[in-house]
Amino acid sequence: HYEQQYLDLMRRIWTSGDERTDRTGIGTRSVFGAELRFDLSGGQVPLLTTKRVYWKTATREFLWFLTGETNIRPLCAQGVEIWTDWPLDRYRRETGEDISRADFSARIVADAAFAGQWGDLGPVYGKQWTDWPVYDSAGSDGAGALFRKRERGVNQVAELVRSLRTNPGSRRHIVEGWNVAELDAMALPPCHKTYQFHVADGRLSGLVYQRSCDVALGLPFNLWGGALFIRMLAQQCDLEPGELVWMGGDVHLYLNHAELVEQQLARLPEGSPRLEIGRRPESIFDYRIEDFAVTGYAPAAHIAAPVAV
Ligand code: DHF
Ligand code: TMP
Repeated sequence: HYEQQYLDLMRRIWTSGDERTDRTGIGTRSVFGAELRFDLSGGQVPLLTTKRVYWKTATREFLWFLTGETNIRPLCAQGVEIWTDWPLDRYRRETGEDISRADFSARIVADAAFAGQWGDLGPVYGKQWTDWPVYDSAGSDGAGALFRKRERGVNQVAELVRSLRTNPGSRRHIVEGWNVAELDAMALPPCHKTYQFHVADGRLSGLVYQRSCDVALGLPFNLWGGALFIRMLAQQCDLEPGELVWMGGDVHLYLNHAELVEQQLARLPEGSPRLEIGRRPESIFDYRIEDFAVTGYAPAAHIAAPVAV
C-alpha cells in the first residue's frame, strides 16, 4: 500500500531519529534526508487512510496560494484555521491581550483594517509563486546604482504552465518559494520551498523539496498539495498524471506527538482514494473548491495533535 512508506518513515523517526531542540522549544526526533514516491495514475492520490486528513482544508489552502494572497483573512472566512496560530501569536506578544483563537479569527473576518494590520504572514508562498519581485536598473545617483521595483513581478505558476505546454522537455520547470532577500519579512520561511516538474511519455511528474517537515501534521497536507498541483497542471496542459516524488531535509516528529504516533502506527492502511476534478477551468487560477471530489475515502478516525508555533 502506498501509505506504508509514510508509516515506515514515521516509525523510523520515532525509534531512531536524533533528539534535538528546535526553534519552537517543543523538541523533535529527526532524520536528515528522506524520499517518498507515489503513483498518481488513474486518479490515485497519496491521501492518508490511517487517520482522517481534511483534504478540503488542504485544497482551500492550496487555492489560496494560487490567488497570491498572504493574509489569513480568506482562510478564516472559510473556517480554515491552519495558519491562524502565527498571526495570533504575534498579536498576543505585541499587545499583551489574551484573546482566544476563535475571537481573533472572528475579528480578522469581521474587520478588514484589523486583518490588514494583524492577519498578514508577509511575502510567503502565494506572493512568491505569483508575484516574485523584479527590479530594473534605473541608473545611478552618483553614490551607487538605483533600482526600481516593477509593478508586477514574475508569476512563476503562469510561466510554469506556459513552459510545460511549449517546452515540455525542459529541465527548468521550477516554482521556487525561497526568496532569500525576503525571508526576514515572512512569518515562516517556506517549508515546501521548491517544486519541480518533469514530462515524459505524456505524463507529468512533480517533485517537492521540503526543507523542514512536521511528519504528523504538515506532511499529510503537503503530500496532498503536491498531488493536487500535479493534477491541476496535468489537466491544464493535456498530460496524464505521473508520479509525485517528495524529498525532505529535516524530517521530524515533535515530542508532544507521542500519542498520535502510537495510535497511528497501530493502524493499517486501507483502500485507495481517488481525486476527481469535475470541470476544466479556463486557467490554473480558476479552480474552485467545488471542482474537487474524492471517492473511495473511508479513513480511520481523525487524531488531533497540538501544532508547535
Ligand atoms: N508549524 C508546524 N510546527 N507544523 C506544521 O505542520 C505547520 N504547518 C503549517 C504552518 N506551520 C506549521 C501550515 N500547514 C495543520 C496542518 C497543516 C498546516 C498547519 C496546521 C494542522 O493543524 N492540522 C490538523 C488540524 C486541521 C484542522 O483542524 O483543519 C490536522 O489534524 O490535520
Ligand atoms: P521551521 O521554520 O523552524 O523549520 O518550522 C516550521 C515547522 O513547520 C516545521 O515543523 C515544519 C512545519 N511545516 C510543515 O511540515 N509543512 C508546512 O507546510 C509548513 C508551512 C510547515
